[in-house]
Amino acid sequence: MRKTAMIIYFAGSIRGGRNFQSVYQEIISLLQNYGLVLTEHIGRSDLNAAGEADISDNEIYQRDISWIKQADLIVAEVSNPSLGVGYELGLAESLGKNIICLYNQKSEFILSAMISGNNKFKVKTYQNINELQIVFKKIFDEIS
Ligand code: 6K6
Repeated sequence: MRKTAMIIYFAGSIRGGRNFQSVYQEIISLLQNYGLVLTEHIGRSDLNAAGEADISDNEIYQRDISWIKQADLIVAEVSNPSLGVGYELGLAESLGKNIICLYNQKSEFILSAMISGNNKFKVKTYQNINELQIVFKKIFDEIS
């Protein structure tokens, strides 16, 4: 049994497109039952490509890299292709992090083979948020 809260980095598309923003919000709420989610802002409806105006791109980059290093687990919603999410996944893999990728069956995009073909990533396809509740329960039972 873990003594400290699990630190979770949630990754989801921002400049790649915000089609799944409301799903990100629901996923983040579920994840908050299991630990501290560092990137709660990814689900915000007011975060668009213009984003957080009070912070520069370099500050975002530095902050996100440092959070990935701190995280025990990376959960990436990959239904909407995003350069940033792809970069974060590559970095997290090189740091030996636990990585879960979530792909919504309703996505208009076919998942990149660089994600679906990587055995280091646990890729879970889902149709609705209720399915993810079951997926998370199983995964967190395994890793805690
Ligand atoms: C400020 C100015 C314009 O946009 C912003 C706010 N942007 C971001 N804020 C926080 N995290 C970001 C931001 N842009 C990218 N990221 C990180 O990359 C997040 O952790 C996401 O998982 C990922 C999204 O990448 P893109 O390429 O879809 O933006």
